[in-house]
Amino acid sequence: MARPKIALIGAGQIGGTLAHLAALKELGDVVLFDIADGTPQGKALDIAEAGPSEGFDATMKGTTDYADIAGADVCIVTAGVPRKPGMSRDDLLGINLKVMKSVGEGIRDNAPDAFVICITNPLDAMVWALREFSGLPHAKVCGMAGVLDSARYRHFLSVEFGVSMKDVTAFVLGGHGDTMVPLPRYSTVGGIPLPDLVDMGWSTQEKMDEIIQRTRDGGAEIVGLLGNGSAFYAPATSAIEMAESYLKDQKRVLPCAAYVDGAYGLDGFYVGVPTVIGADGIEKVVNIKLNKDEQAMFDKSVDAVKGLVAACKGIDDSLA
Ligand code: A3D
Repeated sequence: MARPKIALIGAGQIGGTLAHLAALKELGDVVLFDIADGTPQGKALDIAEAGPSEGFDATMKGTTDYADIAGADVCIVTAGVPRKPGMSRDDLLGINLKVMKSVGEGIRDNAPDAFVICITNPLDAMVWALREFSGLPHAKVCGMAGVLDSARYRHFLSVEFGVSMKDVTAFVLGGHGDTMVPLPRYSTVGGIPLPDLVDMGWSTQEKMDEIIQRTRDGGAEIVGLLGNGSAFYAPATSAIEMAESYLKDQKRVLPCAAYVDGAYGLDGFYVGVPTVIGADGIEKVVNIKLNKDEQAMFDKSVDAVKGLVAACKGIDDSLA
């Protein structure tokens, strides 16, 4: 049986890391696509030359020609520009919307059966636009943000509690922005919800609130430290987790930006929710019960994304 084909649209910091991880995990053959001639070819060759030491069997191809992504099983999209210090994700909207148009059309014409994971920011609006431009089924187009936001939350919690990250679960819902909604009630250490751990005296409410804020600011913290780009190791790892669940039909329960039609009081809208990812793509949106406060935060986050989608429609007539 032929190996799966993984197309990475954008061969920058995240794209290169995705290619390396896909090779190390032997998820399939990799095609790196970028408009900057030389970059995808150089990264593909460099990673292929790591093969003998690592012992992976996967071909690496770099290209500037969409024809090379033909028949891809998975496309992960990072094409566009990242944030610079002082910029919000939303500042990227105009420039990255144009990029989504060319990428969406490239996928539509060459890899219409792929499972597509968008990473380009501002995430929730870009995944919506990418779906519109590509015309692929909604269940086959989603965005990576919740896995990363949850991973950041889990990391901070594991340090606070002094326990293994493996035993910390966490849920972050809503848009990938300042209004994201971390859910302490659905976040646990060894199965014990965070509010119970505070009651047990393991930590304080102040510390829990600080961690939530740090999670919300997680991307900006790294942008500030790097000074010339945004996070790429953890974003790439998070998207690979989603791609692997699709390729191996693992049916992982992962939060991601998915098309929500009916659940959470939404009718046809992309936003971060828990999902089941398997061979059919986004197989299920898990409609968890939110309390009044959580629902209010979620609604605020949805409104923020709605504003960005409206801005996209204002920029590109074909989206209106
Ligand atoms: P970067 O290293 O600049 O790579 C982007 C690549 O896209 C560059 O190599 C460009 O040449 C290429 N590119 C630009 N326009 C096109 C085009 N039309 N077609 C194909 N390729 C093109 O950025 P990065 O890899 O650090 O980040 C990529 C994106 O991910 C940015 O928009 C970031 O804001 C975003 N990002 C999202 C998250 C989330 O959690 C959602 C996290 C981190 C970064």
